[in-house]
Amino acid sequence: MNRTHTPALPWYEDMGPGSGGLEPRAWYAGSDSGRMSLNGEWRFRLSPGAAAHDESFVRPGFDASGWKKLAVPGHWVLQGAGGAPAYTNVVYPFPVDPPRVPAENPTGDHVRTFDLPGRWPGDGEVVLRFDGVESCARVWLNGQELGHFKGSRLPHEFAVGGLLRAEGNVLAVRVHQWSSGSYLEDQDQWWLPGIFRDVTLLERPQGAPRDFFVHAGYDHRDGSGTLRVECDGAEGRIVLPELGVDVATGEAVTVAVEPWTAETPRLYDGELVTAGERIPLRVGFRTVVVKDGVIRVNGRRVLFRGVNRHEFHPETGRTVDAATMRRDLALMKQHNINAVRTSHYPPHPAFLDLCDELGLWVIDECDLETHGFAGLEWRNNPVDDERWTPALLDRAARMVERDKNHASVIIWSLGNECGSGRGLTAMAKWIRGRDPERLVHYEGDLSCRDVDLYSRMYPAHAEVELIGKRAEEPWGDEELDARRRAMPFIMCEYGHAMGNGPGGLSEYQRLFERYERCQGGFVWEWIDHGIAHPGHGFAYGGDFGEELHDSNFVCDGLLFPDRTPSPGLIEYKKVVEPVRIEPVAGAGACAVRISNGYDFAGLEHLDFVWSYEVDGALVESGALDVPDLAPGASAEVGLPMEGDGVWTVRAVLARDTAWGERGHVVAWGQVEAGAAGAAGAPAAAVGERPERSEGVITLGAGVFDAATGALVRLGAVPVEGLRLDVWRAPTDNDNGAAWEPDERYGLRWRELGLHRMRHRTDAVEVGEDALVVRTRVAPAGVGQGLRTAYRWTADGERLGLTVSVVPEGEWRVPLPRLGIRFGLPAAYGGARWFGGGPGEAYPDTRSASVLGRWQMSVDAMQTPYVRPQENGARADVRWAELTDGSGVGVRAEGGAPFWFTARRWTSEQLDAAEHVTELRAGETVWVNLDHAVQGIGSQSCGPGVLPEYRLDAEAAEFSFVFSATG
Ligand code: IPT
Repeated sequence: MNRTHTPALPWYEDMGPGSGGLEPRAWYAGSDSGRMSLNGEWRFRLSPGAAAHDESFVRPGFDASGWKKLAVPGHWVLQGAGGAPAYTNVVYPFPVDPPRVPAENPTGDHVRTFDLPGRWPGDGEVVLRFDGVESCARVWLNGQELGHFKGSRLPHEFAVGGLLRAEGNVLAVRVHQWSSGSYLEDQDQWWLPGIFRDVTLLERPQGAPRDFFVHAGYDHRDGSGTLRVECDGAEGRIVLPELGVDVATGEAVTVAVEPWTAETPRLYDGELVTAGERIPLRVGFRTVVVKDGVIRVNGRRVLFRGVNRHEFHPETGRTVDAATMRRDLALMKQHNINAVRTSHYPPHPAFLDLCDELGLWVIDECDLETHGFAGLEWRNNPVDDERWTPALLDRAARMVERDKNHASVIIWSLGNECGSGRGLTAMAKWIRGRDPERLVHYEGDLSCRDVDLYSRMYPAHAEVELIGKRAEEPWGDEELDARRRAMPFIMCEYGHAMGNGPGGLSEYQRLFERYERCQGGFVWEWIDHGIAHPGHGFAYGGDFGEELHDSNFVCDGLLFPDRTPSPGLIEYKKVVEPVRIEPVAGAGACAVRISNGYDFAGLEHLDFVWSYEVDGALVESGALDVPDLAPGASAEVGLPMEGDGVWTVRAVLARDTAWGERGHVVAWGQVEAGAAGAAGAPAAAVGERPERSEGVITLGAGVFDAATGALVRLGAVPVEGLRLDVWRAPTDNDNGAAWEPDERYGLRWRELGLHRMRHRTDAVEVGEDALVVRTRVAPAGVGQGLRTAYRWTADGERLGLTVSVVPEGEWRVPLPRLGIRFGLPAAYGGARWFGGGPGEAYPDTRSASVLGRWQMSVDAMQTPYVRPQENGARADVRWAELTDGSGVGVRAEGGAPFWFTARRWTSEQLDAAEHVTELRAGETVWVNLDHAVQGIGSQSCGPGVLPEYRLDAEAAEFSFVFSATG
């Protein structure tokens, strides 16, 4: 018999989770004196393969002084220590042959030496804890092997007391970039190897508990909290002085408490006191259940205004410092976000402490994704192969045990995008057994057999509506269908925030408000993972020469990589605002309806203020008296003045909080009254006669080229290329994703040639009271075109333009935009307008646009999407001016409110750029004044533009009145 000999697999390729480590337990920082950080400067050597070097480096006395210095925690690929980041979304960046990994397996040997603090080691044990190493590690202390582990974003501990010396300890860690664990960690993110979270030595005194589990429920019927702390390996007492609690571990005590919620994150400080150790506790009382098909916390339905958060920093990757974590959470709270899904792995443990403290609902997700098997029809999927189940259960246990004492964590998630399989069922079963007091989530299995809630990613609005009615399509098994229809519904991902967008958020929000079953969702995602790069500004997939990559799909966050909020975040803040301030329909313009949309909180923490503006100038402002409304209640409140301007009512923080200062705006609404001067259309500019002489036509302040009819000057200001414009640099959402069912208009526009329209002048008609220029605008190669007439009039000071457009041929695609564009000399770089602002807005992303008078430079009007694309439009503009430093320039008033965009490059240049650093200011400020623009949608991963926001090619007429300023 001829048998192929298969050698036993090395540890990093076997399917097991590792060996030699301690059982998982609850995470806490440890006391100051009982903790020693091993973060800092280590020595590092990179090898191209797993076996390139022997293990002599682990022995005390080995001289590593010639090795590179490396900061731990950190990723070696981000420290110039060799190798580079690589980005893939779904595909594995190596041949799929589980559990084997490629021969090219970058291997980082890490060493550091340390002395113990004076009084160490005491009489107890000392453990060595790794909070995160990608993708696996083998560990030696003083030459002695401790064991090895996989599970990159999970803690691993070893007992080391017996091996420690007072001085000269040598800790050696060998990290392989690829391991069998990599098959379980196929999340959509950069592949970033290294010891990327803390390394710590922790004293475990004799008589200290091995583990503890805080159970703190709340009974909303009588306002009582019940506390019980299970303590493993020791006995002791639980002391919560503020509540007068002093009770033995294992025993339950019931007292009157204030409950913990994300809106009112009430924590009680206390201690678990054992013979060996006093462990600080921060207890939040709350109970989460599914009742009558709805997730209820403390008896009430909750609405998730959530985001998916990856751990990311543009310089340090998944090594995220404490200040950045707090900043993330403060930004979330400031933008009305109340929930986080820790996509797609447990975060740094300190992040959850902050969630408890600041108040966020958390879906804690296990470090598990096998998405790359989707392309192989899920053949050999580890989650449906029992040989992998121990590794899956190990991951489930490491997450649950580590994080079980956090009030903020209310849902466990098995992982992301793993298909379905027995391993997931085993995880769910284990989690339920260990912690029946939380809910179980997993999105990837439509049967929902293992979970407590129905969760989906990126469904279209119409489908969400069906789900809201508990009438979604059957899945295939009657019993499971019935069970699922009785479940609450969330979108674990929606609103793909890639590039400009997402559009359609407010329409989702209305569905969440209408259908009790729809309990909100989590926008994908919190931050762009752009890596700081000397040439590109921020790098994305492909910028490091990756063989396989998914380009800028890694930049799909509500924050830019440097954590400045994108317009998407400003929009989301407005869409999910917990207080609604709306004009009262029909009651004149002098009242607003104020609705409390919190689930638990009253309005006592808010002040209400009003201001009244005419044509953008503040006339008066004051405080508004609003009764303290209970959650869900609303009241009509009269405004103190009458008039024809714009009222703005704001709800602001009445006091400083842990995340926002007094005066921070939580919610706002506007009432536009009457035909305010600013809102009315300008009077027609008529009366002057066009005159032809020496190659030019003069009409009032306008000078035109006699042959082409093109405007060349307005008063003193040279004007270039004023003409119809329908093109925009396609957004990521215009381009859409291959797997989405709808038309990918960005691609269709380019096929049709909308980026290379030709303008043919058919007639330049000098009439009695007008100059009329007739043209046809069309791309080469096709029959479709736009008959376009420009009718110019003047009244001396002012120049009127009416553009009429009639499509010819069959237009099967909407237009990107419909309006005019023209160029002004670079000096006219100051913008002022009355309309929506301060930031950009598009038809389906305009909730946050505030009507007012705005002023900023053209440079400041740009939104720096990591991959350049259409941006910067201002909505609902009544007039706009572009001026030089002395106030000389051009003013345009719209016959109707228009969209205003100005930039120092053309749409074609914007379209051609791959990184913002390629955009260079030229000699011209290019201005677009649009009658209409196409919506944004979220088709880069999700539904396209809703029908009401499509710009269909239809006959249209629009007008502007131009004048010189200054
Ligand atoms: C979904 C993933 O869960 C998430 O990690 C991210 O990749 C997101 O899409 C898009 O950015 S999976 C998608 C193919 C539906």
